[in-house]
Amino acid sequence: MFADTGRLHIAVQKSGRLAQYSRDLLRDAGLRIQNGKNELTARVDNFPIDLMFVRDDDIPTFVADAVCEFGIVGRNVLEEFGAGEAEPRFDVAAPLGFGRCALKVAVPESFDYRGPESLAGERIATSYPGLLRRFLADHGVEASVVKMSGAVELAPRLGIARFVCDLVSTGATLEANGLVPVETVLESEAVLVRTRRPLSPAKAELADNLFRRIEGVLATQESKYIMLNAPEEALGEIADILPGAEAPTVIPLAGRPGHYAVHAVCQESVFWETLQKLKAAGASAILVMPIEKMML
Ligand code: PRT
Ligand code: ZN
Repeated sequence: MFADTGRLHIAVQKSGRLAQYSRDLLRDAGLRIQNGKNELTARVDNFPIDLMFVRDDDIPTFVADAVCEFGIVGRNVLEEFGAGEAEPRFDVAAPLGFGRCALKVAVPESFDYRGPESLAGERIATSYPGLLRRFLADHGVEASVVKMSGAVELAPRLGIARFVCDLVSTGATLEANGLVPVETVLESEAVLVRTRRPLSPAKAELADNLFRRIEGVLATQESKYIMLNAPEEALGEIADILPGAEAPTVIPLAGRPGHYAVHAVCQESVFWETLQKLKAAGASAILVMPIEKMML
């Protein structure tokens, strides 16, 4: 569909729950995205990269066929597509931490659910027939899967199916329809997906460069820079408490013999509890700062 111009293509959702997060992530990775009039694509000013704005359901196909070398899509959409494929034609390069939800089987509140065997012989409405069939097969249950493209939560009320299997984030939609979740078929979040088709050396280098930048953004989202002061005898214990920190920098404090400043990048979340432990170990003047950019 798109001639190989040497430019890299990234498929992102045009509009919907993942659209803004996807653009923000690429911007944070340093891509200057032109806001042109073209609704289908946008050029990136500072790299030979084009974004393609599409329905999320089309993203797995685009990446599998290498029309786009990368895509950002929910794991649910990707795995549903993959459920119908003999061989995977893409790799999940990184989970992205947004668009979190779970594909769940839900039953009417009044139903006495006793485990997957309660689904045997029943009708279950879903937009994810591939994933639901896989779940049923894994549990050795035979049930009929009714495919719906939307408004799945209405199926029981409309008499289309007794049960549903739908995406849930807050659970409010299920609750409003008198349904309760009973099984989790898949935990999902947006992922960066990369084609398995071989790329030209120039494109492969660009793809690796882009991936490293995205990895850097993801790492900074969790990471914090910690600074604290501590007496020499506490340094060992403090180094053990710092979450996900490699060798911290230890600098003598001017005019305070036996006291040091400790600086460290922590690659895991830093909780209040961690700060309390640091203080108990002898640390003082503890500062936790966000990191703007990082290259691993
Ligand atoms: O137009 P296009 O086809 O691109 O978009 P779409 O309408 O198919 O998808 P969209 O934008 O609704 O969702 C895109 C992706 O967001 C999904 O594939 C999921 O990976 C992720 N996501 C995260 C969700 C939800 N949370 C979610 N809550 N997708 C859908 N929902 C729906 C769910 O289907 C149900 O109707 O929200 C309702 C439930 O929400 P709660 O909060 O009441 O539980
Ligand atoms: Zn869709």
